[in-house]
Amino acid sequence: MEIGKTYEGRSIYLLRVGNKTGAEKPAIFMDCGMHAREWISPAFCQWFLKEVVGSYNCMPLITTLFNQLDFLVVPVVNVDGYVYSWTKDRFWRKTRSKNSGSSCVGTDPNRNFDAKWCTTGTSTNPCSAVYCGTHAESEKEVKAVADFIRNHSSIIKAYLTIHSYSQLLLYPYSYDLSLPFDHKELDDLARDAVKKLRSLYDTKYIYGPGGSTIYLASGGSDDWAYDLGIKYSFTFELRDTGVYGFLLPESQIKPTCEETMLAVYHITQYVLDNLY
Ligand code: 0X9
Ligand code: ZN
Ligand code: ZN
Repeated sequence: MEIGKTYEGRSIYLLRVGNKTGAEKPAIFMDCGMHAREWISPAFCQWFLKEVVGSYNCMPLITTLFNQLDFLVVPVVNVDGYVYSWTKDRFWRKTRSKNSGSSCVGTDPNRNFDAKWCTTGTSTNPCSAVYCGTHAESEKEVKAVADFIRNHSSIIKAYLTIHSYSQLLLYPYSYDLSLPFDHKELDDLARDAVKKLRSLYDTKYIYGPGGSTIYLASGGSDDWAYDLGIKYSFTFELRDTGVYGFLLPESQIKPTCEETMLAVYHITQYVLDNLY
């Protein structure tokens, strides 16, 4: 389905995968492509969808998963920025909305959510790569995602947002250094998820609360989703650690996606075993 349109009028799609049972089941929400230049992110969502749809009936784990929950996947949130990064500027990050009184374009969608909006690790300068926008959810792309999640907040049990790069698995908070109520549980889950991820190709991930693990930055989707009541809220920063950075070579797409699948499956299984 289409959850909204971008600033430039493109469709923002959400794919629901799971067994149709009539009633709405618990769901895992995952988005990719919030930041335009992080190309491995949309690649992962696409990989994930192909993998789960293709494995249904032949992989018992997936069949069981699909009977019990739905995956709600937005393969590309920031479609305008993503297209721009393919056509004009490979390192574009933000949306493509016009800013009044400035010739600089775009807002950082991951500074535009309503989570202590525009208080830290962000900028009020439209020319900044981390510009927070004129108000929370000023970006149509952010509004579309936030509206969908709000309207389904009773069924969404986990929120996963896929970024790159740095090989991190982050949980709230990033808007300040306080720890979420479920800190211990999230920390244990993150530890086990990165352990699973590492088991395939020995790719090392660091995990922890965003604020102390990378930097303080408010207005992020993970903090917002957590404060909305979605307990299992994580930001993935996929490969690599900076050798290629955003220009991750094609040869690393498959291994990156395969190892990330293990972490996502682990979180999914955990969520199913710990429904709330
Ligand atoms: O700064 C970000 O938005 C993310 N890193 S990235 O290099 N992909 O831009 C990290 C987001 C962590 N979570 C929050 N800041 N809420
Ligand atoms: Zn619905
Ligand atoms: Zn990002």
